[in-house]
Amino acid sequence: MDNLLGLLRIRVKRGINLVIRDFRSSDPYCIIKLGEQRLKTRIVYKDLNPVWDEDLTLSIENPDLPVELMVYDHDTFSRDDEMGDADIEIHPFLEAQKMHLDPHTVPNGTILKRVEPSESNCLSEESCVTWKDGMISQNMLLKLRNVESGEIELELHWIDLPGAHHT
Ligand SMILES: [Ca+2]
Repeated sequence: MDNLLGLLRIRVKRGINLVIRDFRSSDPYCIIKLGEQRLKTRIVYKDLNPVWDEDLTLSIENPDLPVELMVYDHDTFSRDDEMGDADIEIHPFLEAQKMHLDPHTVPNGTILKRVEPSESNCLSEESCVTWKDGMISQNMLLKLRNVESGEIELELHWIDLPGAHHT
């Protein structure tokens, strides 16, 4: 892990208006993928508006590799069904991280960057990179692709590692 820049902690908060893949509901869970890393939330049974509030932590070595999110419906006796996917665009967040802000001079709640929805970032509304409680965070509402409906809300945090290269 010579080129490790730090850890990206993704809090997968909740799903909104996800699709039905069983008889009346779905049993959704999320997978986050970056290169060889593959992380999974727990399954929330029979809920199209699941709350996970779960932290998944990725090691970031190459900031240009795409971070992908996939949603599935868990099935016991058959293959899990797809419920959409999205890219998590982390560049604006990493750029804000490079500013190396001084916690003593930046007021809590300061908005450092605003990211507008575009075709490349899967955002369904404006997303803000914010200075909150001594760290940079970014809240995102992602519109799922390859599916009839569904959004996922998540929040990015960064964890510096002692001795790691600076971003
Ligand atoms: Ca199911």
